[in-house]
Amino acid sequence: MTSSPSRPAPAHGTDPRPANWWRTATVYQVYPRSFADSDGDGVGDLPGITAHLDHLARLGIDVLWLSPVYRSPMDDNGYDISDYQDVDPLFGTLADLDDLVAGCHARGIRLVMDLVVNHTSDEHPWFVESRDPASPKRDWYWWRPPRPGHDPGTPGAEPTNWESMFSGSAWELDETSGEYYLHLFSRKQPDLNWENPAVRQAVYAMMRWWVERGVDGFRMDVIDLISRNPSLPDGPVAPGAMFGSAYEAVINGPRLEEYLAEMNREVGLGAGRLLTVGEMPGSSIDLARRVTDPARRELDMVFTFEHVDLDVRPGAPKWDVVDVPLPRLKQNLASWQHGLADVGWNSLYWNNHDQPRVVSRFGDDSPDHLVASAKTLGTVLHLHRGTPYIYQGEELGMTNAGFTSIDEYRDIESIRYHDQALAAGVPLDTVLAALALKGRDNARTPMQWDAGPHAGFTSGEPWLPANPNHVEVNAVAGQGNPESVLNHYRALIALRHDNPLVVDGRFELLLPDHPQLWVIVRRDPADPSHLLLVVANCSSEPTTVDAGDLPDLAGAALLLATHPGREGLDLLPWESRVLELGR
Ligand code: TEU
Repeated sequence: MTSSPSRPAPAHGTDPRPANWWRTATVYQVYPRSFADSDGDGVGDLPGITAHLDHLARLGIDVLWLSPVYRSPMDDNGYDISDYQDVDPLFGTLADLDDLVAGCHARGIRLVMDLVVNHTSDEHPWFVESRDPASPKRDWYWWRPPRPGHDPGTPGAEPTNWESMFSGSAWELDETSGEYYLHLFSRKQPDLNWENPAVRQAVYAMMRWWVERGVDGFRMDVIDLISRNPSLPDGPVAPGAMFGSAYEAVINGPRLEEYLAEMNREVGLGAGRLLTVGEMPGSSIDLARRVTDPARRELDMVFTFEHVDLDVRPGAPKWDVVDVPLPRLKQNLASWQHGLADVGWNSLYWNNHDQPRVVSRFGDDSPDHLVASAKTLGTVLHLHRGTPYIYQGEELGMTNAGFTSIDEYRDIESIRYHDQALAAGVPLDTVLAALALKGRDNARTPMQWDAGPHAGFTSGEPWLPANPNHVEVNAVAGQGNPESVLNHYRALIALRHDNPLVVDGRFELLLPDHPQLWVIVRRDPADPSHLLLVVANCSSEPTTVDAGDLPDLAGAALLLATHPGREGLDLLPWESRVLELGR
């Protein structure tokens, strides 16, 4: 199976691509801080990405999603933006970004920016101006007086009882005005007030500026938070908790779809060339059906959190981890397949810069099973119906970091959880065990390019240490090994380009309750006897498939296998195969 050759992209504005072009595309997410450092300061940068575009072209991906490179104080590694229309010097310059866009387009790769407009940095000029109660920008953010009957700065004076996503109150007192501002994330990430049309129009103008500069779409950060219950009610307080949950009040508010449709119109997002995907922590299938329905012209896709929240005890914070039996995982993905079968479109992902590495989370990252489980997890995901998203290093089989001390962590979410949990009396080993499983730094260790110092990521001291397993797990080793995770991902991407059933085949989940097997059918809508069959052993123990549980395999063609040269119904640990029947 050869991957499709790179296709030079047409000049901006003359793109003849068919509408919904992204249905055959694979997206690759780059977290710039950790991808490739060109100047030896220990932090990844734009020229570093441009210098490694051939890695992406060889992989065969179609879209590069670039996590934020805008000017930022870096309180949340760039998801706190102080200038939406400039590049932070840490990453380079606007000219470097133009070079990256041109380098992508020359290789037939589109570039999608990360749009973070639920909040800005507290150092953004908009917020700085809004600190003056008399400023017209005051209403660009959620400023509120202390709770009635309370003096500013006294316990309980916060306007609501909400907890921030990064621990502590979601309100910060501004001593000068005696009022509080809302920040659902860090106190340096004040929430924009989307109720104000001036805010919306300023965002749309910025988006148009990026489209005119040649970008091909947007990944929209926590976009289902932009509309919330404007009365800002208190939230339920869990037993023993200090704060209430903002969730019901801020997720999927009453004007969300109005804003998304307005954005689509004002920015021209429905023109077909652009790709939009909304990160929706509170998404449901019903909401996704509406938001991704092409007739409603809102978004093309959403990121659901349902499957990546399955290992969280219901109603508990992400750090309260429970096991996820395979049936729960595969049935959740299947529910989204069925839910969006007749309208809308799924995104497909295991990893991103916020999630632990899937091979450590849902696979087996031991030396015996790392490669096979990474390949099989990639196979089952990419053979679902939707657009797959690969996070940097996933194509290598990169694993969680294995940190054992809080001093190794850099992420504000982890550090604030550590501090708050210890203050609440949670034992240190419990906190460190939770961080090791779920901390976001697991996804942010440097990209593992080679077996050399710092994994070839930097000639300096990396901002976060490279995983010691880079000696074995790296791109150079992957390139040279036909059976590597890297070459398996390359084949999966090529299969999507070359076999229409990967894109359009109707999804069926067989053996939904089997504890080890993940068996998928993708059936030709025009010919039910023509189908793809994926048989995967998603366990570290061998197993045997009962022929009676499968379609008739007579004449089946093997398209892709984790363990080539093998056939039959006995499957090794983490062995999977993709077959085509009835061709
Ligand atoms: O993440 C949104 C979000 O819900 C995260 O808080 C996520 O649930 C959590 O990190 C899981 O551990 C987006 C960005 O992807 C994240 O990097 C930012 O920190 C956050 O928004 C604020 O911009």
